[in-house]
Amino acid sequence: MGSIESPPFRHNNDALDYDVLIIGAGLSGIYTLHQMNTFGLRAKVLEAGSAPGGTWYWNRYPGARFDSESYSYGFSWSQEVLEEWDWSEHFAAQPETLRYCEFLVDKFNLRAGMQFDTRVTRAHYQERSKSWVLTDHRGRTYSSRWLVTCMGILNEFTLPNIPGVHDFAGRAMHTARWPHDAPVSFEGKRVGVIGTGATGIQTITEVAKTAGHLTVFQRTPNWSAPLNNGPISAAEMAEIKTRYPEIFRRCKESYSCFIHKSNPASVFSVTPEEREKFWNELYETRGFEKWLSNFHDIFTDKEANRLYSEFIANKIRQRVHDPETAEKLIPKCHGFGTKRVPLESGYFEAFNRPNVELVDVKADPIERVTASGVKTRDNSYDLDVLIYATGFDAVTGAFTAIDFQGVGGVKLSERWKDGPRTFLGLFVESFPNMLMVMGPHQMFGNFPRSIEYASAWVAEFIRWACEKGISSAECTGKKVEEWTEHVHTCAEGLLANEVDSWMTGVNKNLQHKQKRIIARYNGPAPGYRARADDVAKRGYEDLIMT
Ligand code: N01
Repeated sequence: MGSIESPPFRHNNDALDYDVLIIGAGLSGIYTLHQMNTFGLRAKVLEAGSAPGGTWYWNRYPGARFDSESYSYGFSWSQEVLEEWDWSEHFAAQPETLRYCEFLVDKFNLRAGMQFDTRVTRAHYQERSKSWVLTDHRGRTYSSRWLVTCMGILNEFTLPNIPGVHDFAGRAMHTARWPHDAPVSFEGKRVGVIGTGATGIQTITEVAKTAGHLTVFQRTPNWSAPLNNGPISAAEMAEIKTRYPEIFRRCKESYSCFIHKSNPASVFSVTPEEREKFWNELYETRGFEKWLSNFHDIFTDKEANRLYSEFIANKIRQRVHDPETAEKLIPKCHGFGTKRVPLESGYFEAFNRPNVELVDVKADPIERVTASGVKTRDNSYDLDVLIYATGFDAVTGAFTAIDFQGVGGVKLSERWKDGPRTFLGLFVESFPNMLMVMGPHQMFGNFPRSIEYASAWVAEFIRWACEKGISSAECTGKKVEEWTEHVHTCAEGLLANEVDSWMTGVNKNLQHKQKRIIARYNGPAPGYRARADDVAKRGYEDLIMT
């Protein structure tokens, strides 16, 4: 009798459309789909955009680029990709990164597994069949055993809660939904930008170069420091390729997955002269070195942080000609690096241009947007183009935008009304078979490094569960309790958690996001991975499985 070949997995999902549904075709969705395909599982990505790329598909505003070194940003899981792909700059601009996403999709034949122009509106768990049913904006439904959310943490953009935002008669756009058809020209135009976060800072620097007149509406000034970008020559790229193992090892060992090594020394362990010299050297380095490789206590000690903030403030004073404008650009209510640091390439010099005007809307608040521009309490600004660089309903926004319902019809928005509660940022209690890549309380840092880890963990779990014929897996309330407590403990003592920002869950435009929460994992990335690895190593016994 000949042997009967057994199927690779005990699926038991035949009555369902798919084994795995994935929401989102950004980097998380791309890698997750690739792994599912490799394992021979039937997987589908549902994506609201018309093409892959996620963040890099939507955020096409002028000046959009990396804040992590390009070669530390790309995926490390394919040697072929590492060999074939060349980065042209130390911090690649958005078009190049979007090309990188398209390259991955084509190289691994992922397009057929992606359905674009499909916005998921509902995701309901079916207790009887232990499956998920997703509904899209056109009412079409899709069923699967497993659901993987790959929605990113900065996806749902927010407009400012200013009266009249829809009244403007000129051209208005949010940076996160930048027009795709043709480049937007600012030549000779009167342009307004509201918002001076990382996005605003990149946009303003670029728009200032061509606009007839640019008015920057700043509510809170932001600490910003030089990106120090530069091109990568062919020879340099070849050399970088030989160092990939070391680059990824460094990222793996570092606190937040960046290439920059943390510094165990204290601000107070050196003389003021040594400190000044070190900080001047740091100011010339690339990327986040000047933040993440700084004295460790700038993150935790108010006086240490004040000293470095003052050093950066003096740099701003040296770079901005008008002392009054310089003072307006220097943050007074939070310290350097207590928000993710926007990196700039000539931002402060933009304010030396005769066509650029800074309006402090804390001193002269915006009253409304009108058909002709922006009306503040004391002035009116006539505009042709109005750009909203006003940020996102971060971290949880993509989840609350979809009607997620778990066991007994429990709503995810209800479960998280006082802040997210998860197990490892991967599972939510009462939401069986749903796994999150870049969910709340997961490590963020250098995003693709975190994505790569979480996506591989999730994929390996699903592979294992399918092999074992498991039809449902859920985390317990006890594990959620323990993880949430651990996440909150890791956040203690960090100055960043004493400041309003998207990282502490605050969005002043949203009624339900006025209070600070712990939105992300603040502990060291190696610690996160050790905990998640341990769960896998112990056969996922922390989960309830049937
Ligand atoms: O958003 P933000 P972002 N009236 O929330 C202002 C990543 N990123 O898109 O601070 C007036 O930081 C708001 O003012 P205030 C990066 O992780 C990376 O800029 O609330 N102003 C603030 O100035 C970053 O941290 C890169 O007082 C209003 C701005 O809008 C994250 O994305 C590039 C207002 C929002 O800033 C988010 O950055 C870009 C109102 N009603 C972004 N409402 C890289 O380099 C809001 N604002 C890779």
